[in-house]
Amino acid sequence: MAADDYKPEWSDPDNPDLCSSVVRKGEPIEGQESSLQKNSRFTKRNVQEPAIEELFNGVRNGNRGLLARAITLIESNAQHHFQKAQDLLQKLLPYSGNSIRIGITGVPGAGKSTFIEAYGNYLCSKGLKVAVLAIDPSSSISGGSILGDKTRMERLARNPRAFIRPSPSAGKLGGVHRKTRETMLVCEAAGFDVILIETVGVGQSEVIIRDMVDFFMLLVLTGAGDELQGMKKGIMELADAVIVHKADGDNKPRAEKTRHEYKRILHFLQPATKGWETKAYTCSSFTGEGISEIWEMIKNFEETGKDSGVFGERRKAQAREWLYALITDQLHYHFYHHPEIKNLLPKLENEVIAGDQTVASAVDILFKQFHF
Ligand SMILES: Nc1nc2c(ncn2[C@@H]2O[C@H](COP(=O)(O)OP(=O)(O)OP(=O)(O)O)[C@@H](O)[C@H]2O)c(=O)[nH]1
Ligand SMILES: [Mg+2]
Repeated sequence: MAADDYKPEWSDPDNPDLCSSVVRKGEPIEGQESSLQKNSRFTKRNVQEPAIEELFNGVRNGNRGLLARAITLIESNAQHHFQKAQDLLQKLLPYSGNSIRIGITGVPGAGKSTFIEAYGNYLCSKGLKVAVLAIDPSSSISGGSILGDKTRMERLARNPRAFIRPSPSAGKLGGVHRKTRETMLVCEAAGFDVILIETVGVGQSEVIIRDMVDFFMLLVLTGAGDELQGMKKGIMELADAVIVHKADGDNKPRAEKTRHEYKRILHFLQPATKGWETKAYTCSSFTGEGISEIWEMIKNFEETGKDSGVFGERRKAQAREWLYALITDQLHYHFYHHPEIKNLLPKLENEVIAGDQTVASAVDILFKQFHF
C-alpha cells in the first residue's frame, strides 16, 4: 500500500486484511475539464424562476416553454409559490374563457386517450388549437398512465397546434380540482380554442370535472347489457352525450345495438343540460367514423346554449361553486393544521370511541378552540 492509500470505510476495522480493496487518493487533472464537468447534465444549473411579467408575456404569445412553466408554478404546492401563481392568474384572467371546455370520462380501457388522440388531431386539422389535460386520480397508485398516454397520443403530442398536460395526480381530489381549473384558464389565455379533459370514471372525479366543463361526454363500450344494469344512473345524468366507442370491424353492429339500448335508457333520465337532449352516438377512433359528427354536435350544443343563455349561466354557477369549494378547502386545511386542534383531536377521538363523550360535544369543544 502506498503512503496515502487506506482501506474503504466499509471494510471491517478489526480485520482490515480480510478486505483486499484499497482507496487511493485521486490526482487532480491540471488544465483540462473532466468529462463529468464538461457534460452539462452534471453541472448544477442555476435555474432562475421567470418573473410574472415574463410568464405572462410567454403565455400570451404562445411560448410553450413558458406556458409549461406557468402551469408548473400553479401546480406547485409550495406556500411561497402561491401568491406568485395567483398574481399571474389574476393578470391572465381577462384573457380566459374563450374556449369550449369538454370533459371526457369512461371506465379504464374505454378508449378515452385514443379518442382524444383522434379527436384532437381532427380539431387541429380544422385549424383549432387544442389543449389536453389528463386527470387520473388512480395513477398515483398504478403509477404509469402518463407514460401510457404519451404513446397513445403520440401524433397529437407532436402536433404544433396541440398541448398535452398530464395533471398532477398525487394529492387529494380537491387539490387536483383547483389546479386543473386554473391550468385550464392559463391554456385559454394562451389561445387554445378547445380544452379536452380526460378523467377516469370510477369515482368522484367525474362529478368534479362536470363542474368545470361546458360539455361532458361519457365513453362506453359494447356488450353494455350488464354494464347498463350496473352503471350508476348518476353518471349518465351528468353526460351531454353517450358515445359508444370502438364501433369498428366486427364490433360495429353490436355498437349500433348498444347505442339503441342507451337511447332507450336516456329517454327516462333527467338531461344534464337544460334545453339539450342527451343522445347516444357511435364512433371509432381507429377508423375515424363518427368523429366529425361529434364535433358538429358539440358546436350545436354551444350555439343553442349561448342563444338560450344556459351556457353562460352554467359558467357563472361553476365560478360560484368553485368559490365555495375553495372556501371549504381552506377551512378544512386551517382546522386540521391548527395546533390546538391537532393536540385535542386524538384525545377526543378516543373519548368518542370509548363512549365517554358524545360526538356533538366533542365537535363543540374543538370549535371553541378553533380561532385564527
Ligand atoms: N377497436 C378499437 N379499439 C380501440 C379504439 N380506441 C381505443 N382502442 C383500444 O382500447 C384500449 C384502451 O385504450 P385507451 O385509449 O388507453 O383507453 P383509456 O380509456 O384512456 O384507458 P385509461 O386511461 O387506462 O382509463 C387500447 O388497447 C386501444 O388500442 C377504437 O376506436 N377501436
Ligand atoms: Mg387514458
